[in-house]
Formats: sequence, structure tokens, C-alpha cells
Amino acid sequence: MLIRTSRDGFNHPVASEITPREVYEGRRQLLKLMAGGVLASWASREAFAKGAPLPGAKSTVAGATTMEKITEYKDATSYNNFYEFGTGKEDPAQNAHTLKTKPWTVEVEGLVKKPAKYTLEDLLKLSPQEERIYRLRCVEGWSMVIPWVGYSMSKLIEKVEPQGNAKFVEFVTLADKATMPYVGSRVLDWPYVEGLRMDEAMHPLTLLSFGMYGEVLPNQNGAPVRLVVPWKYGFKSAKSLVKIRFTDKEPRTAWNKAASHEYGFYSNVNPNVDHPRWSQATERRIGEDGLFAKKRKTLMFNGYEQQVGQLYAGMDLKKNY
Ligand SMILES: Nc1nc2c(c(=O)[nH]1)N[C@H]1C(S)=C(S)[C@@H](COP(=O)(O)O)O[C@H]1N2
Ligand SMILES: [Mo]
Repeated sequence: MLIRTSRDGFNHPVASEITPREVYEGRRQLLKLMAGGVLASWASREAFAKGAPLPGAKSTVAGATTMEKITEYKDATSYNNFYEFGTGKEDPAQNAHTLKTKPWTVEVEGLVKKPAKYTLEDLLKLSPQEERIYRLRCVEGWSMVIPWVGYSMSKLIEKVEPQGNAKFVEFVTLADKATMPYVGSRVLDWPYVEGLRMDEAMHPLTLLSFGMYGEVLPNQNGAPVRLVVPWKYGFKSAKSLVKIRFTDKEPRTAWNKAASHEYGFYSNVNPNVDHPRWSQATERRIGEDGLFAKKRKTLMFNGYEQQVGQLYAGMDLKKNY
């Protein structure tokens, strides 16, 4: 009989990879004290980052936590996908300094009773922020473990009161030729658009994120506000949101328009459904590279099956890729 030692299944981390909660929180406490009450985080971050503290961010670890080793800040902020700033993994860190995140507004429109324009400041105050450690698994086969800061998208959705016929939520991101050098290039049909079914958008794991590692989001990670949907491939987690639109039709997403046979609407992480050009069965954890680094087995729904599996009960996940 196969004995499972973790609820996540067979892919549990080995002891040396684990940052025990007490160590992790103890370190946070220490750094918090060092920073004189200002929320601070990783030691590894210090030589690299110059991020501002995130107003309203709490240092509690809430939501879905993981005992896995947190990805180094320098890796999470220097190996990115943000095609508005280039298609190379190092391009966003190099180029995204031109992004202007102040002032910033997010428009909420479509099938809602209370459409509104929110300033970033309004959004930050809408609900208490939590830190959530989520894996992010890119469709290209790499993954990271990141302490995001934000609150459930459901908080905003409840506030604007969707109409009964709203079935989907479309997320539109900034497309500004003046500050984003690749907007206008033909790699994608800009703006970068993503979408979720209403119940997916309402799921408590779906995060509206303003920060990571206790600080405001670096530009290359989608400042000043992005989506994080941990059970779906990374491209669903749209960066630098400017519009949230409620609709009765499944939105056409940027990647679905670019290659519909490769990128479907659902894009749930699924090791059993290959990308047409490569397998999705394993992944490379960023920071574990090197000749002898073992690939990890990718988990169904990126390890969040217990929380989100029932959203897809009865659905053919091969057809609805
Ligand atoms: N606006 C926008 N959002 C985006 C992308 C993009 O190119 N543009 N890339 C996506 C992809 S493919 C991934 S894997 C994640 C990467 O997030 P990270 O760089 O913060 O790890 O952002 C997603 N969000
Ligand atoms: Mo991705």
C-alpha cells in the first residue's frame, strides 16, 4: 500500500527544505523589531531590494500556508513573465522601472449594481490584508513559493454587488505604449486580458494582491495590484490590473486568442493534461536549479485540490483545459 505522509500527496518537501513555522515567524519578528515596527521580511532580500513597506499589511500568516521553502526574493523578482516589458525572463526586472504606478485607478464595470472607480488607496483600505504563501506554477514548467500580501477578491466582488446574470469576471491590465516597451509589438493582442468564472473569482484562495515579502509589489511582479490564482497556471494571475468587468459571456483571454489550442479558458494546473508541445507532469522549482536538482512532480490543481476540486465536479478537465 502506498503510504502518503502529507495531505498534498507524494510531493512533500524533505526535511532540509522546510522552514519551520516557528523559525519563519521568529525571523519575521526579529526583522520587524529591527525595522522599528515597520513590516520587513527576508534577510536574503536586504542586499537586493529597495521596496517600500506596504501600508496596512499585516504580518500574520493566513489562508493557505505551506511548509515549503520560500523562494528567494532575488529569484522571485529577477525571473519573471511580464510580456509588456519583454519576452525574456530577465527583461521585466530590467525594463519595468518605467511603469508609473501613481496615481492608479481600477475601474469596476459591467453587470454590477455598484460600478465604481477605485483609487489604489481605496482598494488598500477595502479589507484587511493578509499574507498568503502560495505556489505559483508557470505553464512553462517552473514554479516558485511566494508570500503574497492582499485579500480575497471576493471582498471587492461583494462590495460592488454583481447582478444575477454575471457569470464571469474579466481582468484587464494596463497597456501603455509610453511606459511599456512591448505594448504595440505583435507577441500578444494588448491589453493582456484574463478571466475567471464567477465561482472561481469568489473562491477565498483567489487573491487581489498588493505586495509580496511584506512590501509593495515590485513593478516586474505586477505593481501596484495584481491577481493571484494559485491553482491555475501562472498566466491567469494578471499583473497591473486597471479594469475588472463582470459579464455573462466567457471572456476571450490574451493567451487564448494567441493560441487557443494551447491555452484554454480554465488553465487549471493539471499534470495529466500535457501542453501540446511539452509535458506538464513535472516542474523545476526556481532556486533549486543546478546539475543535480531533481524535478518535482506537479500536483493536481497545483496542490490546492482539496480547496478547489469541487468547483470542477463533473467537468471533463481534458476538454476544459
Ligand atoms: N499583464 C501581464 N500579466 C501577467 C503576465 C504578462 O505577461 N502580462 N505573465 C503571466 C505569467 S505567464 C506568469 S507565469 C506570471 C508570473 O508572475 P511573476 O513574475 O510575479 O512570478 O504572471 C502572469 N501575469
Ligand atoms: Mo507563465
